[in-house]
Amino acid sequence: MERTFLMIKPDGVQRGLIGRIVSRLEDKGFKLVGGKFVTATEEQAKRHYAEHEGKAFYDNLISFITSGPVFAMVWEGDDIITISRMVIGKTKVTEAQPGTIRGDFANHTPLNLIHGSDSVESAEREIANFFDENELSVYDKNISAWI
Ligand code: RTP
Ligand code: MG
Repeated sequence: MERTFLMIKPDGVQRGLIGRIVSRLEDKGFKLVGGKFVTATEEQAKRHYAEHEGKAFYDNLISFITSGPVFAMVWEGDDIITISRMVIGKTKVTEAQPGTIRGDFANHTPLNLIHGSDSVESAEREIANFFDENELSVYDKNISAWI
């Protein structure tokens, strides 16, 4: 069982898309084990996007992510890192396919609604950057036997 860190970005919160985005992940059969509103501090945002430091879009990205509340989540499921990034869609809105979250709801590249971890190592680091272990729930989801 794999864990990932998914975060609805400030544009997704402002546009009232939390419910629809969460529904898509629930519909896929994944299990939500933690979720909260948080306005990321600059330090937290910089830790989160450390891999992009120095790139042309970095300063705008940090401003964007800290501009308002995000909905930070931890989800569980087999191969969830790969699959959730498929559900999310490509980074550039010009490449995000219809049927994906970004493909259906986003129309401007930096404002692409949701973040998803890209590796097990990133997921562990990103979860620890936003959550204490006691904020994550361990529970059985009975429906998982059927999907
Ligand atoms: P994320 O980390 O947010 O899940 O997105 P990602 O893996 O699909 O894309 P990544 O390459 O990690 O980029 C992080 C975020 O930076 C913004 N970005 N803007 N203007 C640009 O060319 C550009 N490139 C990236 C996007 O908000 C992207 O999600
Ligand atoms: Mg990324």
